[in-house]
Amino acid sequence: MSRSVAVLEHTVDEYRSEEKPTWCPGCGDFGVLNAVYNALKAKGWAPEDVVCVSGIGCSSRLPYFMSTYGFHTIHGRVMPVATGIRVARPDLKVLAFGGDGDAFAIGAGHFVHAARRNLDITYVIMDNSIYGLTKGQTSPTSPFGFSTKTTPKGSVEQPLNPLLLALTCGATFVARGFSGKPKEIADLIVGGIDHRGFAVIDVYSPCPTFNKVNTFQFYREAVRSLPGDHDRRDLIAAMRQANSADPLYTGVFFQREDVPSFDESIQALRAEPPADPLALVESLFNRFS
Ligand SMILES: Cc1ncc(C[n+]2csc(CCOP(=O)(O)OP(=O)(O)O)c2C)c(N)n1
Ligand code: SF4
Ligand SMILES: [Mg+2]
Repeated sequence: MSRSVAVLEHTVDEYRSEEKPTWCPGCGDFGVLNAVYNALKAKGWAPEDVVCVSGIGCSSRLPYFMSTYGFHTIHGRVMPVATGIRVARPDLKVLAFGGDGDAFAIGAGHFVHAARRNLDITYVIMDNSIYGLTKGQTSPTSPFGFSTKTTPKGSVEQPLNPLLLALTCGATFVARGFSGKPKEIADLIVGGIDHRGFAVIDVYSPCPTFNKVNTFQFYREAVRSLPGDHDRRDLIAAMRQANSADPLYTGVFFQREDVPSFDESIQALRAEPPADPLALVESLFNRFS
């Protein structure tokens, strides 16, 4: 049974837990956390109506710092758990969080299928192009030539583009933010929440401890808002802008509203009356007699 979610005035502090963030000073994830508080305040939801689900990684600690329900799952498995919660409890709002490793390495298969199913959740990826928690290994979004402990002579792999992946797998809301612009991230999260379907928000969230390439300074120079005349209904235009390396755009690249969400389709199936067993036997009897 679904119940309506209360819309009341809440302060940012009501979404904060008693746990103080354990991230390194200057970590990009602080900006994302503040954006999440502000997005929930803008929505006016009570903390008990929200579930924050995450994988494993520095970024995946985010639910600890929220007063909402939280589920710190296992590495790369944020999508299966979020799917279960969304389908079992359609009255709850589900937000998913994790890092680039969690989403696009070990969790890549789950990401693909959550996107094509159009699960109605908002997934915020804190993309620092490195494995932060395990102290600095190359990730799927690390640049070519990137030198780390696992690639001391430089990475020989091309980076994956999260937005192009999301667009081609069928995500119906695809956006990019930058931790240096937390107000924009909050707006993107509100947009993702308001969207009925799978909303992917990839956020450049620098790791100053282990990634000395993709720094705040690097993104401040590289990032620009999408042009004002960008048409978010145009998939090809979205792909073209997502593929731009100079500048790196932020904003909503793509949105389509005409695809039923996974959970909506499941609820519709549940609402259908069960088949009449006698009529079924009779039709089988008639068919084979
Ligand atoms: C099954 C499994 N494999 C590997 C690990 C080790 N591990 C923990 S976090 C992580 C990568 C974290 O990188 P990312 O998802 O980008 O998050 P960040 O720490 O950068 O925020 C890895 C490989 C694990 N916990 N579980
Ligand atoms: S290691 Fe990097 S990602 Fe992890 S908390 Fe420190 S700065 Fe943030
Ligand atoms: Mg990472």
